[in-house]
Amino acid sequence: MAVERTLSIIKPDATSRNLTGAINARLEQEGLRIVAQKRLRLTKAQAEEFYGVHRDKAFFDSFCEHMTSAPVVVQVLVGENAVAENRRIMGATNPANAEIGTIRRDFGQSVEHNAVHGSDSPENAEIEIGFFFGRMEIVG
Ligand code: IDP
Ligand code: MG
Repeated sequence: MAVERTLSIIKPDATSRNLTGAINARLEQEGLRIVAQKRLRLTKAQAEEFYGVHRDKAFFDSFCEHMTSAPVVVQVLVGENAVAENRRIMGATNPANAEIGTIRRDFGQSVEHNAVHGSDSPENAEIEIGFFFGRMEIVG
């Protein structure tokens, strides 16, 4: 195993329900370190670029609308095996299928309103971190 970085987003459904602290507590309790974090409101263009891999999916327009509907908190997490660890802590995409005790099971409301995003590979993590953060904003 190696120390990795991953990009996490606390989505509008969670920030608007005042769950930022509760989600951060889960991440920290599970051993991930939050080494960069900021709250921002995504523009439509930013959401469509960030989620561009899903452009052809039926849910794309509705999902991007959700992602721009309220602020998000974007963060860089560091830890052993952080990409897979964060995916485990998050739980399955659909909260109804997520394990008990995961963030999505406990805080997600639907597949679209599923509380958090996490990078799916170390390569994509580096691309996604670069989308939101400059080097001087990440303090390990
Ligand atoms: P992931 O977030 O678990 O990696 P992806 O398949 O990459 O899941 O999808 C990105 C996001 O798009 C999901 O987190 C979810 O919020 C949203 N999404 C995925 N499938 C659907 C769907 O069928 N309806 C609405 N939103 C969806
Ligand atoms: Mg994904």
